Amino acid sequence: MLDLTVYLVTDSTGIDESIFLEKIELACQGGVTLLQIREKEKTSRDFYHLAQKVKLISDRYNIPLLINDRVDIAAAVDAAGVHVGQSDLPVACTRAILGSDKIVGATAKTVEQAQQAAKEGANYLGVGAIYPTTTKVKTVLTPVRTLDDICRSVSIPVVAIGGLNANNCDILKGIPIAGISVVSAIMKAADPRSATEELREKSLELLSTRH
Ligand code: TZP
Ligand code: MG
Repeated sequence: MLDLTVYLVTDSTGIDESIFLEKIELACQGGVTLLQIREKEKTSRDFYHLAQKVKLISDRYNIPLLINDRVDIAAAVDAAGVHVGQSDLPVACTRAILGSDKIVGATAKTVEQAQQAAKEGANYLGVGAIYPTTTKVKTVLTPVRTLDDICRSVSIPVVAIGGLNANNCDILKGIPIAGISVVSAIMKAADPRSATEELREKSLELLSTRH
């Protein structure tokens, strides 16, 4: 079962590898339900080696590991799946390459994109940025109203992403999301384990307000 309650997207920029891996391990201990390794600057070889190391950790906690953008790296490390954006391989191609057993997630900023991704076989959608983000990403803000429209226009689960943390996600109250996705709120936390625990509690509270 795909559990999107607390979905951690990683960013290793400017962090020593051992500290990066330790943060991921602490997040796993804190209750992350899904993990995505996202690397925009690394060579394929370095991305591959890092993904192998992250998978050794996530496997120990039985947390599915997704790879951002890269179907080849997902296949190479036998990851649970891939997350693709609107400039990456289309969902249908990703699905055809990986097969029906893998998870394919897609970014959507409009109802049209959401419905298209769902039609092509996406398992879930990531929608945002809800708030301005300090993570390096090409994105624009997505109004909460659009997030709500997207959730109600598809039958696959939707996660909200972008600038979210335990103190500002009340804005999502009542919206039928399946969870929240964060980078900085965990990766930049002084204590990634307690930050994850707090986010998990907050997310479960939000999910109980869905209507
Ligand atoms: N897609 C939309 S916003 C974002 C991505 C990958 C980055 C989210 O990072 P943060 O640090 O949680 O704002
Ligand atoms: Mg992408």
